[in-house]
Amino acid sequence: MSSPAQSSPAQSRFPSDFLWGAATSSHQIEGDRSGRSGNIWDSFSRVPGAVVNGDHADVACDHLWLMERDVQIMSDLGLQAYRLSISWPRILADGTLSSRSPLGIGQYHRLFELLLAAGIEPVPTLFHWDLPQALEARGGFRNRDCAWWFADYAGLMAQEFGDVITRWATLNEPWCHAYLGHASGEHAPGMSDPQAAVAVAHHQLLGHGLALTAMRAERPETLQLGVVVNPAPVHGDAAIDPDLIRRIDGTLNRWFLDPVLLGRYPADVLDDMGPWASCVQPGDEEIIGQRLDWLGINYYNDHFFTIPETGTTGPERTPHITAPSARPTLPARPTLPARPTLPVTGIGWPITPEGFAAFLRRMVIDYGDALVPLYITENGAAYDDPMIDGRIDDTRRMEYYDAHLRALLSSIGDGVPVRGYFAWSLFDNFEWAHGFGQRFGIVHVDFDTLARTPRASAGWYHDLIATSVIPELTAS
Ligand code: IFM
Repeated sequence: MSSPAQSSPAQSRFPSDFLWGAATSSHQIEGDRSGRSGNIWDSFSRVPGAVVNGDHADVACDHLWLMERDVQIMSDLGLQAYRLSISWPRILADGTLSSRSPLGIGQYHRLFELLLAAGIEPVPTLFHWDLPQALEARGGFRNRDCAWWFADYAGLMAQEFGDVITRWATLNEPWCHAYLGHASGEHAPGMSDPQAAVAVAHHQLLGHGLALTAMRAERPETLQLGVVVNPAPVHGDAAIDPDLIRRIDGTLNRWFLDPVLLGRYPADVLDDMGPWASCVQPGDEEIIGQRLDWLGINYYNDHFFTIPETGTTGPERTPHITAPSARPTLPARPTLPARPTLPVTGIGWPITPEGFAAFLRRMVIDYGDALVPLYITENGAAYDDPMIDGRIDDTRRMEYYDAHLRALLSSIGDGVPVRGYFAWSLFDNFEWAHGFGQRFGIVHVDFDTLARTPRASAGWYHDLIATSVIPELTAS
């Protein structure tokens, strides 16, 4: 692969106050299964065929036992911030306030102390899909009450840690938990009920709004509260009715962005959903739309749709992202076509940095003055390059980062208010239904020995953080 065109430092320089970090999530790295109660991914991982290779995250990176070593790795990288998630069932065994776990609360105190001592800002997310199993038994986010259980937990976290942690996210990618978890069934809890997915999408957002209130009640002055979503441009080929693209864009993007930024769901999407939207009750949108301090954007790739040919909807064609339409009358589920003209990462996702920049510009056009400071809370690529003599040359990952960071820089130049970037992921980890086979880390993890080995991309990212200038890639 040849190197991209050389650019001057001025063309590749980020603002000096730009925040640089890396991200992980609790279930994907923590391990220490015996130190917490069960969550829906523990159960889903035991369903035959649900996770590649039957993998589960009982140990994963064993991060909670190796946190000193891991914080040292972050410090060596020069990270300014570390986005992690808190495991709800590690804090509250049955998900509610009556079941506090001093052990779990203490583990996060220790982690935050280590991070702060190393000069790294912890940026926790409260719900990154690992719902307590005890709450799933009560209907999970299908049950409207779950929004209040979530807010109770959020308030407790602000009370417990709000003196040392300022920046928080409520949810991570609520679209995924709603639609992959309850419509396509690829994620826990593995349901195929699009109406339930709509309710879960709404109740998570309601929980987000209630959490903002609960957290601000604990710490009215200091907290900077946000939510993390995963929007993307949506494209259809010639076989697709443009109205279907409008509906997919509505369900994936506008359903989440409009209420948190504008305080209302998009009217056309509510209309598409018909009776399924009855989960939205009077007053809910106002709760969801209260002040937001920042918005996290996770971006990996644009989404491409076609109507599947008969007989080609088997697992091998199941996309990472599907958008089952919420409209009860929609006959066919769209699927992601292979796009032979686009390069793809190791996991098979198209590489579309121009779509990243286009979506960021769209945010300014669509939301104008309602837009809040943005952080890219995840971006990265899965590749599994071999270790040779202790070194992993992951040039393709660096090229992916390089292309997306240049796209990001151009959108900042166009006035998009992006204030920081978190690489996904700091470590190889449990990649949900893909198990441990897909590796996103800038740090390699040997899941037999738990040894950590920074890849070449980690050194490249270190240089970027140290200089605020995207390092030139050399030809390989
Ligand atoms: O690993 C996930 C993460 O948990 C949420 N965003 C996408 C990543 C890659 O699939």
